[in-house]
Amino acid sequence: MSDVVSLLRQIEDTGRDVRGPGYQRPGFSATERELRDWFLAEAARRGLDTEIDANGITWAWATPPGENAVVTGSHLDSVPGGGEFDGPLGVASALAAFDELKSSGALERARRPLALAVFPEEEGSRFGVACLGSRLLTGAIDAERALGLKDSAGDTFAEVARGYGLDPERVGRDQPRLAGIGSFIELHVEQGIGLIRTDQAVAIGSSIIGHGRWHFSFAGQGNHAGTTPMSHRADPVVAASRVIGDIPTLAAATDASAVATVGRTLIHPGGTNVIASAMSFWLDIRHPDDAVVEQVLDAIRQRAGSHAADAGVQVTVSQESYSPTTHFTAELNSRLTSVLPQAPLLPSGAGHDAGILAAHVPSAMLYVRNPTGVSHAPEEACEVDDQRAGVDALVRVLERELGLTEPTGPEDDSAIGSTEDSAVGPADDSAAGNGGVR
Ligand code: HGY
Ligand code: MN
Ligand code: MN
Repeated sequence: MSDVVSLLRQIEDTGRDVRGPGYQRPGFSATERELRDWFLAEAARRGLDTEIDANGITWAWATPPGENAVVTGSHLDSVPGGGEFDGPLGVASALAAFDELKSSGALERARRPLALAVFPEEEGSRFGVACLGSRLLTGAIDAERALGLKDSAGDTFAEVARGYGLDPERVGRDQPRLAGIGSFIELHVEQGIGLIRTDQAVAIGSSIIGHGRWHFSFAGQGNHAGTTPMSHRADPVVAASRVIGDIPTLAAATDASAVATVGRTLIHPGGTNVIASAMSFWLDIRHPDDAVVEQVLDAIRQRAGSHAADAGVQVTVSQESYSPTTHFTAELNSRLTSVLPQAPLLPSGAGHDAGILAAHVPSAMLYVRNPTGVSHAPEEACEVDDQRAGVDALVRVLERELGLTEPTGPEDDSAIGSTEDSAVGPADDSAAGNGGVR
């Protein structure tokens, strides 16, 4: 069987961004379907029993499906211009870990079922809501709201899901499937520089900081660029650009460790000789303290109101998604630490499906060293030796979860398979606010 490096090489040319370096693998797109089909083919080659559930999540059962399953996996979609490893490393590592468990004969002795999983639209790059697949599975997003989400072409998720082979009537919380998961472990390339400073290739996730996304929409008056005096304009681009320029100062003034980003804008109609009638930007704010996220948002919202008033335009703000800070549960993490005693515990500034699932099933993360520390960009990296070290770590964690290795320390063994140790407050987007600043 192929190891993690050769598995990743099989998809390295799938979904390359035609506009430049990196990848363009939107959720529920032909590219993501191609990647999913690659995973299905690899699973079939291994004799895994595969299924695509009502929410578009792909499951590959390494043992007969059953209760209290150990699940590992990640996602295959990317951000625009994304790197090679964000998502695929976790999926390829899950396949490689299966190969090792199978060839060592360990799987024959497993005391719990094992499944691999691939979650669609984790980046939320197409429909704006991060981790759409796992949010649907857990009910963290209202199914009706999800079905009405639109991509940049104006297609609704309902229409796209139907084209992807899903039945829009069936998307939504899948309680039986959730109840069957005893623990979920996601391996992911590190998106930061925590491990670079250590001599370790693998870390265990301690938490995922709170993060949300908001849509700021400015409406003005379109007009002719040449015939409209500067004093007679209601230009949304002027207002929006001033707000964007103020964001770093507003974030820093609220809390030095808050991060606030605008990586996506849209000007309508977008002519060089046209004063725009509308401009949008999307804001991503993150901080370990959810109250600080709220304070940064308020500061930016107020500034948007005053710049909009100065420019004579209207601004409305709507929340697209929010995930409160998630702490991975101590019991499951103590089991990971028992088999990976050298692995440091690291917080994550990046969101993951494991962070959404953690509110419903015991979930954990393994991070694999990224020598550049860069992610969501082509410079994202992961050395071959570290990729393999990640698989070794995942194998040890899966052996422990499957009851194949004895507890070596005081960690609580009774939790194996219980769901008592599921985590903190749910990620909740059903209350997506629509605070308007008019
Ligand atoms: O945006 C994130 O944090 C993740 O990479 N989806
Ligand atoms: Mn990811
Ligand atoms: Mn990502």
